[in-house]
Amino acid sequence: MSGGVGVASAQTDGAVGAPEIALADYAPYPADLRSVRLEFDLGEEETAVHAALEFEGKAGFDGSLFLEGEELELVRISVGGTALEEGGGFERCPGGLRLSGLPASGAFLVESEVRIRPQDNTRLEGLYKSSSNFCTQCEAEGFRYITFFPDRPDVMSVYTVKVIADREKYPVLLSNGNLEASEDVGGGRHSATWADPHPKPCYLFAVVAGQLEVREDSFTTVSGRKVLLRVWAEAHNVAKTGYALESLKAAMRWDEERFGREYDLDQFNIVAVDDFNMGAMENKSLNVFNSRLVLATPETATDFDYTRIEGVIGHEYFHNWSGNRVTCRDWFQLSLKEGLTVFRDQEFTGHMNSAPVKRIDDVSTLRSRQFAEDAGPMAHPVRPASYQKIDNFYTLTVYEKGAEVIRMYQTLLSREGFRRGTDLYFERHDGQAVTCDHFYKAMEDANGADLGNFKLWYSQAGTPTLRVKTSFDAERQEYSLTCRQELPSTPGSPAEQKWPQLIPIKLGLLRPDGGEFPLTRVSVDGGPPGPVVISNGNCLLRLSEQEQTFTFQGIDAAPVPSLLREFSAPVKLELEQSRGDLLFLLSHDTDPFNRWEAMQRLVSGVILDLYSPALQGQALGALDSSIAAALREVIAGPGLDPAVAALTLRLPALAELLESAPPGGADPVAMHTARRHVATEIARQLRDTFVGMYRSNCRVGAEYVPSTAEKARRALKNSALGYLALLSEDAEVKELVAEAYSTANNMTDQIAALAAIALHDTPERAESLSAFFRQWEAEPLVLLKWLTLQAESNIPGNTSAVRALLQHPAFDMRNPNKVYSLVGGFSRSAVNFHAADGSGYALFGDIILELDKINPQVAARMVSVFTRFKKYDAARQRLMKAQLQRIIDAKPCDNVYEIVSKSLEG
Ligand code: B3K
Ligand code: ZN
Repeated sequence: MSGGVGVASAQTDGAVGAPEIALADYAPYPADLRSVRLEFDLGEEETAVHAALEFEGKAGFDGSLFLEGEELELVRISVGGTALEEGGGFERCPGGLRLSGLPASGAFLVESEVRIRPQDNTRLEGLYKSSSNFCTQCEAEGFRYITFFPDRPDVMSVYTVKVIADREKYPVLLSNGNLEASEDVGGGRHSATWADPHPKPCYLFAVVAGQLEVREDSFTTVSGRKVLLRVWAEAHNVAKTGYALESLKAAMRWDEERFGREYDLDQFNIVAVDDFNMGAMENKSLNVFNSRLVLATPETATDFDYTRIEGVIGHEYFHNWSGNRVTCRDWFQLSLKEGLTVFRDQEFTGHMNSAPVKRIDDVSTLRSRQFAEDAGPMAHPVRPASYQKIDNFYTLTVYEKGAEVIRMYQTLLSREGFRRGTDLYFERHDGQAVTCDHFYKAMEDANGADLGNFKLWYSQAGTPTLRVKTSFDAERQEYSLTCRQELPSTPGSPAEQKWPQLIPIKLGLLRPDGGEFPLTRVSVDGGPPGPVVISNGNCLLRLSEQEQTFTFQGIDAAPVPSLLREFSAPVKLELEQSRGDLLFLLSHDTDPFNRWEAMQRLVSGVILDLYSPALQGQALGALDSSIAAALREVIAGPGLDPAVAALTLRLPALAELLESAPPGGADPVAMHTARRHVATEIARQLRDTFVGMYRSNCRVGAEYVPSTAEKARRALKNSALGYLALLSEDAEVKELVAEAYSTANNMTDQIAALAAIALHDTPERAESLSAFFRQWEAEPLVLLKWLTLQAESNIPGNTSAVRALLQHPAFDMRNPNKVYSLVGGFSRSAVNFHAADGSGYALFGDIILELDKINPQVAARMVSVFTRFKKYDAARQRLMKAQLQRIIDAKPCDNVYEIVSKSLEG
């Protein structure tokens, strides 16, 4: 293939892109790593890293070891004190070096010295600088940018780390474990030596050096160990770390109570940095956090931010057991730690706030984003079978679907049974690097259970469809559910090669008077009736075959089924239900999740009905009043928890609606038009109700409290404001929106009011946006919101404003948060990103090519937006594909290459 990078050739001759690595090829490392001593001499021009690795070959060791290393300048390397020459004792190979002639038995010491340039590191993996401080990010494969090392999670060792740096510039020197010594080393430099007694893989290693201030507290563990807790940030930000510290203490207590997990060192440090590819990192006792997930004040952070901070602080802390004490054998097992830890943080957030709200939020994300991933060219199982760059597999599938798999264990085995399983898992595998099979086995063994074909959830990609047909026999007083599961084909895995997997279905049957039928016995496929399993108060069916019929006796009137309560499995439920039945569930269901779900299904139906007329450019008429009436009931009627009510008022996301678009390629602009029309109609019909709702939930001047009740109140108020803002011609509404902005005393209210003002292209919009900028010029985290709000705008022609923002001093392509806010935000604008002339895609293509040279992980995340091109109409497919081709022709980095090439093939 000439000039351009051939997609097909990449797969065959490996000329471009990284080679595909397969789970089936896993082999253990041939040596144990007994200890690691590292010394960092941090400098402005270069940093020297000295590593002393004590190995011992395993049985059958052939005297040869591979050490990964990337972009390292090797100064010297020796074995047992004898210097090695290239070609005599070591060879350079792609991705590292190979040592040979090593002692076949007994321990030996490999010492190396390399030089690296953290100040030039824009990929933000390995050792790099953020706001002139040094910090590290090693997961998954960043340690190889620090020194030559077996950079794989199954090589665990104890570390001693000495950090040397200029005392004035870098007064704080941190690493994992306990501080052993601090010394003055002369010349204005000082050192700190840290030792971590817990064996760990190198991806959990961390170093931080810089000018940081601290907020301290302590926590006494259940067995009486006093732990020093410290949150570090730049001096001007320390005042914003209080909520993070409170969240940490809550997480530590909760993990003891709910999972029996106690902290295991004398100190726990969190450091906030501004430049970070992901949310945060669970390095042993030295978590490094993206500052947006640590810093909060009522004036600068929203309710959403507060909840996220609590959740992510919890998540990283929970990794201390699910990830650190018990880690992954290889990166294919990533969900072993991530699925489990996401599940744990979901339960924590549910406990601290509202459990139904948390469940609804998580399911919304799963359905709008993970289901899309599962239906696209990058679809992969929770445990992928192969990859080119593991960075590309930190996905919604591994995290969120992985958490759903964990949740299903709990549903199937009960909360107590699940706890027995985790207790056994942690006890059996403490200090080990294991696989998802070990977790599965611990769950079975602890409960004496046979989970049958449940394990297939780990290896089969694609979202199962669950089709349910119901039948009622009045004479025999029997009600039957015939449930059928189907898995779709995904890249490399045709549907014919997939098998049924155990699906837990929680349900209730509602009587015509709104009560519940007591469900005690059920028969399967016409067999004798047996007792029903109860899970969290609900009847639980186990669908283990492709199709099974479950029959309940003693049902003396046609029931309304409430299926998949609490969303008991990550499937697409297909069940025909009339509007009347959905309205009935909305008023009577005892499961808050399914009440919300009923409203979602009702509104989705209405929006999808308008999609075709919108596509044909027809005028969309007035809506009948049933939806507005149902919403009025949600707002004013008794029963719904206000936090759930606020969510019930939220229309299904565009991304989720696009998943349900009729086949033949979706037009996102038409879907947006239909959705916006329904929202505007609801606003028109419920105008006075919304004004009342706004007023009754308004507490001008009230002190901000991030409690569940207060968050719900603000959500209701701002939801009313959001609807009202759609009524652009209404003078009273205009005044109300202006008043909302001028009276806001916290960021939740201020940004909601700014969004309401910014909905329409008016002079007030421009004025408010610049006033907001002037007010918050010195707060980069607040400016992220300002960037996102403008980027997501659906005002036609806004692409030029986004182009201008790329040059604004508040933007910087090297800062991932700014990229996610502005560039990621732009990708969510139906009207502008998806403009029919391709201008949005072209701008996006330009940005990817620029990002590709700066930061591969961020570029790959952004380019993923293009991967679903096949779901759009033919014209947009062509335009998106042209951008993908343009990107691949530019020979991008391996991360981007994998995603683009697989999309073009898939
Ligand atoms: N374990 C980290 C992931 C970092 C990956 C970077 N490529 C965050 C988390 O899930 O806790
Ligand atoms: Zn995690």
